[in-house]
Amino acid sequence: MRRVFVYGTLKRGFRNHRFLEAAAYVGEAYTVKAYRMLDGRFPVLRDAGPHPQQVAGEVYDVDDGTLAKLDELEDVASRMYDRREIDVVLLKRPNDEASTAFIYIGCGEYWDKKDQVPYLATDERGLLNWLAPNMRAK
Ligand code: PCA
Repeated sequence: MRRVFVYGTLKRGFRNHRFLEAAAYVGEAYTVKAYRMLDGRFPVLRDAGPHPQQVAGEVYDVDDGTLAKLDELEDVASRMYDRREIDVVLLKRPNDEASTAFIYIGCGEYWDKKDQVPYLATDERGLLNWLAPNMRAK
């Protein structure tokens, strides 16, 4: 089993969640490190630039087949996203737990050439917790 942390369209109730239908949900989590988030139809995390914040998401345990499909979806082969292993904090009762997980991080070579709209809104915990444009309060 491999563990992944998702922060965008792969989350529950979001557009690409079906890719995780065979996965085991572990729980809500947030990243130990702070990142910058780009906004759009899907979010892109970048290594810290201005105003980095920790990121909220969900952790799943997946099999190798699912991980391969996620790599395809996130265009790892053409280096749109890199898959990396990071430290996350799992929100568990009674105590939070440290874990490592794979995450998809945007590649500089790809995203530096694009228009970059930052996603800056943090939730009540001070975390970047991405909502799709159609889910946001007007
Ligand atoms: N899908 C991946 C990365 C960004 C996206 O929309 C995820 O949900 O973590």
